[in-house]
Amino acid sequence: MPEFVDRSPPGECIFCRIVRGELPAAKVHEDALTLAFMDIGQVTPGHVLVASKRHAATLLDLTREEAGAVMQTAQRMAQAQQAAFAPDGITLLQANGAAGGQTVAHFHLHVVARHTGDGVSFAWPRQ
Ligand code: DGP
Repeated sequence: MPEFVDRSPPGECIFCRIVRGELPAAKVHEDALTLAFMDIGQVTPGHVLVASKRHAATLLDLTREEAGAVMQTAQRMAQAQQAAFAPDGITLLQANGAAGGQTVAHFHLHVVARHTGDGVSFAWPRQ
């Protein structure tokens, strides 16, 4: 089971600090409820995280409005990956809790462009 890499108090976690601009990140989309930025460990080129702007630890902590906004942003990111990388497929991954493979306790959804035979493995929890 993975260890949480960030157990900071709500409001002080890595992603809250990225949302506030206190930590650098390659931001690619922002709206009232969500922020999308490049994952620091690119599984494939263009690997994006869609996070809630408000600190919510997991899917269970999102409002219905936030949950809807996250999926709309994810679709925009998938469309951008399709245009930029012409992938054969796109994987969405969203982990909740350490047992679910989550390592940063601030809601985020991975959007990962895939090519046939890319060898990417999505064992959950990730190894
Ligand atoms: P998960 O294991 O599903 O909770 O995904 C956490 C992801 O967060 C992981 O793929 C790496 C990414 N990550 C961790 N720290 C940072 C950071 O400081 N900046 C960015 N851009 N991504 C980060």
